[in-house]
Order: sequence, then C-alpha cells, then structure tokens
Amino acid sequence: MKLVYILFVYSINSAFAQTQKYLVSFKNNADNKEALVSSMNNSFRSFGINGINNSQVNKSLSTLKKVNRSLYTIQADNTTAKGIKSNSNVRALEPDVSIVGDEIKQVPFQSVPGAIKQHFKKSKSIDLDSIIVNAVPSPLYNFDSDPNNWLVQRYPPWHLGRLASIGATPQNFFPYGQEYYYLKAKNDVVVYLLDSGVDPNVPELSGKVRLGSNFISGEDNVDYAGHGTAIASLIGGKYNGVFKDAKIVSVKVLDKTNSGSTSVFLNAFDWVLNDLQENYPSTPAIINFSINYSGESALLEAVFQEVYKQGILSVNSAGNYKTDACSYSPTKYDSVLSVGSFGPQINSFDNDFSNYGPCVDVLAPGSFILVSGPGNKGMGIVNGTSLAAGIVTGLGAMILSYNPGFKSEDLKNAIIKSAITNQVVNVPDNTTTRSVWNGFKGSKSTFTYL
Ligand SMILES: *[C@@H]1O[C@H](CO)[C@@H](O)[C@H](O)[C@H]1NC(C)=O
Ligand SMILES: *[C@@H]1O[C@H](CO)[C@@H](O)[C@H](O)[C@H]1NC(C)=O
Ligand SMILES: *[C@@H]1O[C@H](CO)[C@@H](O)[C@H](O)[C@H]1NC(C)=O
Ligand SMILES: *[C@@H]1O[C@H](CO)[C@@H](O)[C@H](O)[C@H]1NC(C)=O
Ligand SMILES: *[C@@H]1O[C@H](CO)[C@@H](O)[C@H](O)[C@H]1NC(C)=O
Ligand SMILES: *[C@@H]1O[C@H](CO)[C@@H](O)[C@H](O)[C@H]1NC(C)=O
Ligand SMILES: *[C@@H]1O[C@H](CO)[C@@H](O)[C@H](O)[C@H]1NC(C)=O
Ligand SMILES: *[C@@H]1O[C@H](CO)[C@@H](O)[C@H](O)[C@H]1NC(C)=O
Ligand SMILES: CC(=O)N[C@H]1CO[C@H](CO)[C@@H](O)[C@@H]1O
Repeated sequence: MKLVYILFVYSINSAFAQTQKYLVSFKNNADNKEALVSSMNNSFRSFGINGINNSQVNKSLSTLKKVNRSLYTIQADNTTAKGIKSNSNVRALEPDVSIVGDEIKQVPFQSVPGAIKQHFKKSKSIDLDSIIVNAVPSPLYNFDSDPNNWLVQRYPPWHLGRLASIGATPQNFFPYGQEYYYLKAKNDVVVYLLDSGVDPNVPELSGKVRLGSNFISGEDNVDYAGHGTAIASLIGGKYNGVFKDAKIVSVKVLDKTNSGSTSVFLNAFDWVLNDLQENYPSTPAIINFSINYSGESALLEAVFQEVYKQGILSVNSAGNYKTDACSYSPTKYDSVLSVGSFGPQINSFDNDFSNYGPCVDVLAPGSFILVSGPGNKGMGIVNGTSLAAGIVTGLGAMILSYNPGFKSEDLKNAIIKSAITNQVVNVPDNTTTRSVWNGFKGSKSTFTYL
C-alpha cells in the first residue's frame, strides 16, 4: 500500500508540552516491540533535540501499543513525536484524530406537518389490489427484467416509494409512500456496517445481521448510540430496507457517544479485509459508514484507497452541517461515494442540514425517514444524511447482487449515472441534482391517493 509522508512543523521548546496519541506506521517488520523501542530510543539520542530528556522519552515509549504488524499508537508531546519521526524505520506519523458518527435527529411525531399526518391516517385504508408490475430494465447495469420477479411492498415508507419511481411521485408522503418495487437477491452480497454496532434482534433485522468485531474497548458489542441499527434497517430491514436480502456484518467502531478515532477505524478496515477473504472470498462487498473527521489522516485516506482498489465501494454521508462537503474527510475523497439528502412530498433538498457542493456525488431521501431503534425502542422518524447513505448502500448491494463482477468504480458510476436529474428542487449551487433510482420503470397501480 502506498502511504504518504506527512510533515509537521514542531515547536522546539516543549519540555512541558501536552501529549496526544499518534499513529506510527513502520516501513519494515515491526513485530518485535522491544527492538522498536530500543531503536527509537537511539534515534532520540542522535536526533539530539533540545527539550528531549530520558524520562520524557521513556514515558512515551512505554505507551507504544500495537494496532497491527506495521502500525502502532504512541502517546507523545509534539517534540518527542518529531524524534519518533526521525527514526529511519518510521514510514509515517500522524495524530490519532477523533472521528464522530454523523448525528441522526429524532423528529417528534407532533412536529410532523398536519397535511402529512392526515395522509398517514387516510392512506392506511386504501386498497392496493390493482397493481400491475411491468418492469423495463435500465441500460446502465444488469438486473432482472422479468416483471414477475419484481416484488412489491405495500404502504412502504416514503423513501422506498421514491427510490422505485423515475418521475414525480404524487403519493410521495410521509410515512407511507407509493408502493415499493424491488428485486430479491440473485447473488449474495455482504455489507459491512462500520458504525455504533447493530441490535440483531429488532424484528425487521431478525436473522439478517452477523455481529462482527467490536473495536471499542470498555463497551460490549451492543448498539448504545442507536445509529448502526437505524442504518442497518435502511439497508436490509424487512420494512424499511432497500435490499431485503443483504447480509449485514456489523463492525463496531463508534461508542455510546457516537465517537471513535482513526486508530480504531484503521484496525476495523484491516479486520474487514481479512474477514472478507476468510468468510466471503467470492462475494462482492460494500462498506457503509457516516463519519466525519476534521483532521487530515493520510493513513486513513490510504486505507480508503486500498479498499476501493480491492473492489469495495465505501458509501458515506455528506454530513449534516449545512456547509461545503469538500471540507470534510472522507467525503472529499474520490474513493468514496458521498450522499446528500432531500425530503418527502416536493422532494426539496434538505437545506436545513445537508452538506452540499461538488463533493456530493448523489442525493437520496434523508428527512422524515422511518427506521428501527435498538432494544425495545420500536421504529422512529429521523433526519440526517446518514440515512441517505444507508439507502444508497442498500441500492448498491442490490446492484452488486446482479452484477457481482462490478469493481468499485463500476458500482459508483452505475449508481450516479442511473440517478434521475429532474426531481429534487431547491438544490444549492454547485451541487448535483441527481437522486437515486432503482431502475424500476413499470406502470403503477391505478388507484389514487386522497
Ligand atoms: C507543540 O505543542 C505546544 C504546547 O502544547 C504548542 O504550543 C505548539 O503549538 C505545538 N506545535 C505544533 C507544531 O503543533
Ligand atoms: C533510552 O536510552 C537512554 C540512554 O541510553 C537510557 O537511559 C534509557 O534507559 C533508554 N530507555 C529505554 C526505554 O530503553
Ligand atoms: C528508562 O527506562 C529504562 C528501562 O525501561 C530504565 O532502565 C531507565 O532507568 C529509565 N530512565 C529514566 C531516566 O527514566
Ligand atoms: C523531563 O521530562 C519530564 C516529563 O515530561 C519533565 O517533567 C521534566 O521536567 C523534564 N526534565 C527536564 C530537565 O527538562
Ligand atoms: C427534519 O427535516 C425536515 C426537512 O428538512 C425539517 O423540516 C425538520 O425541522 C427536521 N426536524 C428535525 C428534528 O431536525
Ligand atoms: C496495518 O493496518 C494498516 C491500516 O489499516 C494497513 O494499511 C496495513 O496494511 C496493516 N498492516 C498489516 C501488516 O496488517
Ligand atoms: C452507512 O452510511 C450511513 C451514512 O453515511 C452511516 O450513518 C452509517 O453509519 C453507515 N453504516 C456503516 C456501517 O458505516
Ligand atoms: C460555484 O463554483 C464556482 C466555480 O468553482 C464558484 O466561483 C462559485 O463561488 C460557487 N458558488 C457557490 C455558491 O459556492
Ligand atoms: C471529529 C470531527 O471532525 N467532527 C466534526 C464533524 O463536523 C462538525 C461540524 O463541523 C464538527 O463540529 C466536528 O468537530
């Protein structure tokens, strides 16, 4: 893997400097920790910088902790870090920056607009027996063109109806939208969810989730933050999910406050690549996560590139800060697919929260979204670009199921180029108007909503 050197400017006089956690990546075999410590200790001497003293160096070296064979973390002040960087076996050194999951906001039912609520009551009694399914394949990726093989879900949440419509959806109301047409799996697809964990026992996820590794020390492999379970329900949930046959593997990288760090993510990516090789060697995979980090991490960027190169697309939320998505990592990387969001009814861009700008690749539903919560929370209504990313991940998994040979780039292109361009309104300048579509072009049932 290609790693990029990062140069920091250090202050020299820092005997009393604050320490922070750094990631250190080594060029060569780094299995022998004692040899590393001794070699690094020698570097400090030859580095001979003011303000480095033995007890300070000792203290730092005692915190050296292995992430994997070539990667360690170490607690150091910035002068000591410079000494570490001078070691000829050190490939790169960078701060272990904090990473947060993009927040999802609960929408209280009382705050749902009256007209929509009214629709909610009425729509429940509508009879949908006259559905005619007549699918026409999309030219941009292969899928099943036999209408008999399209399944229909009645009274789906609006985000699903939207996904299956090429044009305006007059029944595009919350919470129940136009019927959802979708395909069952042709080939297995595995979705790695790097998130706050998933509750595999909520009704709509029952039997669909494998609990993978947990990288948060001091916490059980349980979704305390609620983020991962919500996203899993959008990817593969029986009621709210886009691709109901997705095999979801939960990898816990965010704690109960919805935060983690680059070292945790690097560790998790390693685990994902190994797990894929061991357990699903010929199954296509997709990674979904919604995180942002303000610091730069060349190590993490390199890993995103590596994963992309290995054929695995990572889908990321554009972020919920009403700002240019290009100011966030990993949103700005070409190696991820970044998703902004819009709402129901008139399909208005979520100007209340969604990030925007040229780094947003595609749009998907992101407000008034029905999801499952962990434990006995049941379903709730939430807002956030994470939800849009979860929906796109489910779509990506469906496309992969019919196109198992797709590389990351093929999949990214298929999702972006199959998106429709004329539905979302109030889109900010320099932002795509493309909103995701699952390729269904059948005629709709003839009933009319109230
Ligand atoms: C090094 O740390 C000191 C004290 O914590 C700080 O004042 C200085 O700006 C830091 N230098 C760099 C390059 O981060
Ligand atoms: C580092 O080197 C110094 C000077 O040779 C020595 O006093 C110290 O014990 C060494 N520390 C470690 C952790 O090896
Ligand atoms: C540094 O650590 C070494 C061994 O870990 C120890 O022998 C030495 O006394 C320590 N030196 C200082 C200055 O703390
Ligand atoms: C050596 O480093 C320790 C720990 O950072 C610090 O408390 C001490 O004052 C330093 N000693 C000198 C002589 O700078
Ligand atoms: C959810 O999103 C909608 C549409 O952007 C907005 O009107 C509403 O205020 C949001 N609610 C919360 C709680 O964020
Ligand atoms: C260690 O982890 C980093 C970051 O995930 C990865 O790039 C590297 O290949 C790993 N090295 C080994 C030997 O597993
Ligand atoms: C899926 O994407 C959404 C949006 O980025 C994110 O909130 C969620 O955490 C992602 N899931 C995983 C497993 O990364
Ligand atoms: C859109 O992009 C153009 C060209 O990069 C730039 O000049 C303009 O300021 C941008 N507009 C906004 C609203 O960001
Ligand atoms: C870890 C991190 O960088 N979090 C940032 C995510 O984006 C928001 C909005 O700018 C920042 O406030 C957080 O610090």
